[in-house]
Amino acid sequence: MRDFTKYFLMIQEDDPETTEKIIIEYTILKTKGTEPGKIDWDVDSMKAKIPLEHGNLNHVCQVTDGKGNRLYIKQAGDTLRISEDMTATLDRNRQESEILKLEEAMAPGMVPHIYFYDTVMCACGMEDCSDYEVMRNGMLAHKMYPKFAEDISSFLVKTLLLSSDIVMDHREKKELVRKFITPDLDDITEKLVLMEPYLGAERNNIFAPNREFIQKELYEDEALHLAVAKLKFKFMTDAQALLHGDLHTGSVFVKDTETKIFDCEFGTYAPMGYDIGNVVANLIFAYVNGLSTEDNGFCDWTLKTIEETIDLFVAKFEKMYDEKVTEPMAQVKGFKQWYIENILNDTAGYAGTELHRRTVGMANVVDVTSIKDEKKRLLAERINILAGKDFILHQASFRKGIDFVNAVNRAAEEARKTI
Ligand code: SR1
Ligand code: MG
Repeated sequence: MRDFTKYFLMIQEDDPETTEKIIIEYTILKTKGTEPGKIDWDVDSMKAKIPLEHGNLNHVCQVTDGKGNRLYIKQAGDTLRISEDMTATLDRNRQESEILKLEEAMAPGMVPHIYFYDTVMCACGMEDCSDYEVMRNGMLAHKMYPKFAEDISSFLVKTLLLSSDIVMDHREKKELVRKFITPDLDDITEKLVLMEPYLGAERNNIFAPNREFIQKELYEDEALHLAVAKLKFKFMTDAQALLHGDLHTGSVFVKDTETKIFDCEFGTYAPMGYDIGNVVANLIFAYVNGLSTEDNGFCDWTLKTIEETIDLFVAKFEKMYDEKVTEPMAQVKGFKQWYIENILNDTAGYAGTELHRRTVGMANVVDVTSIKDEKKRLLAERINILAGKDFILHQASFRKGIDFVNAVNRAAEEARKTI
């Protein structure tokens, strides 16, 4: 029996055989049993495999047995998978596990279930959702998900509104803010998303043929820099709601009938619009990918989904606001409208920063980088850049879903003229 009372990296991607032995032993120790919450593993047929796909930060391993039991073990390593030079607190695994449990309570069935988390090994046991598809992968094949707008708008309204001061007792909410202060992970967002795409950081990943355009449109636009500076300071200081913190389409599992949101390791208290804006931007990445093969049906679906996501979000938010609001001052006439308009301003602003950072920052998206034809990739990148600028510079113009769609269409028209 190995010693699991002192931290070591159990999931070693360059040594799958050793990893398998360690992870099976660990899984049995942590989860085997017949009581509720435990798993009655058939030990002899257990397997532990490192999946092909990983996120940028942590290590995962899928455990199965011949009886159909399944589980994912996720572990934080000292360095981040994306770069040996980057580190973040090992405690991120506990934070993620606790946020997932809170989200499960607020939006039942919409996140993977956490079986256990372990603050020694900085690992958790999580529901295996490998029978779902990662939405970004599906959309790369131009698959459409008719229920997505309905599901994601419900997830956003429930997790954001129910964790905010509008609904929660203020003392309890402040306790959560204290608990989920995550300086290391916030620091990544503050630099990678809300600074480096504008200041021309060395580690930016730029598509060389687009260098001059990026220089002019992002690095040298002072009005843009001021607007992004305000968004950065808002992100750092406005503890409005408990966010997922990295709600891109690679953090979404989909089936025809169900949606589950995972990978909330960047979860933090910050403006609601950050999560909503991320969803909008990542649908635009799918749209520009669709354009590259002139798949009009898919492109129409992505734009319709953006429109519906925003409009359903506002409608459901208003309804739940009326049902759940506890704060007397939040019932003052005009406050609800002001509050929602602020969320929409932020949604536009942070949709813009996500569009920019995934196009020119350190962590690009495959929706764009997989476009082989140079001109088509340039067009895709320029749509992202121009739509992002429109969102950031005219935040107060985005009140309905169609306003977001119109901005994408305007950007596409402008971008075509530059190529
Ligand atoms: C250093 S991690 C790079 C990016 O990957 C994650 O998914 C987050 O989006 C982060 O910004
Ligand atoms: Mg992630």
